[in-house]
Amino acid sequence: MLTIYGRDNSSNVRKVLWACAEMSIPHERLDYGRGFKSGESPEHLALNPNGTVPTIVEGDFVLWESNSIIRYLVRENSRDDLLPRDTKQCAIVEQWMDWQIAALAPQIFPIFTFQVVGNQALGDPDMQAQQKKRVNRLMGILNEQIGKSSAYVAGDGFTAADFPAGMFTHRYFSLDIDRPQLTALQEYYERLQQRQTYRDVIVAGGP
Ligand SMILES: N[C@@H](CCC(=O)N[C@@H](CS)C(=O)NCC(=O)O)C(=O)O
Repeated sequence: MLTIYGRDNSSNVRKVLWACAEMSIPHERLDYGRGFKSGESPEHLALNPNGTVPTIVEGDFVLWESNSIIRYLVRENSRDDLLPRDTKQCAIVEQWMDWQIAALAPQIFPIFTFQVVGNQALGDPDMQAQQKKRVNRLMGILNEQIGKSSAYVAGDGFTAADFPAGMFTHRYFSLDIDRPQLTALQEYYERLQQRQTYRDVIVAGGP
């Protein structure tokens, strides 16, 4: 049995839960992280020295980093549609997963943490305005990519790249941000909402 450590209102946990829902992977989930059992507790740090969520445990196998977890689950379930066997196609999928973690997440984090978590230390209006500008630029890049690829992040078909991009598209449209017209991204968001799993795990889970 797969055990997922992490609160289900966390963006990084929800990406993994959505992947599990899409692939019908049975699992149990334990509430760790902000507002629940601390990620810094000794039993959790023994699994994940970062103290962050999510972490998965399967027998004696332990894995952290949400996008690595998604790739592991996709490969374990032989879902070549989600991570193509073709190395170039697969590299594009992974590129967009890495982009979400490395480029997008750090920029949207201060906006989310101020507006939703309520951390007033991040409330400097100039800094918030700067972050919104950066996030709009990044989502503009995603908008252009989806416009080119026609339906999903890495092409016509839904792939593993859509788990992180889909979660953060929802967050982007949920936050108080003065957004430019991003037609392809808006249509992508509506397309994803046609999936029951997205509505249940991502949309219902909060911003
Ligand atoms: N790059 C890591 C980031 C993990 C992370 O920062 N998770 C946040 C939740 S989204 C966290 O653990 N926050 C502290 C907490 O909830 O206690 C991943 O993708 O798994």
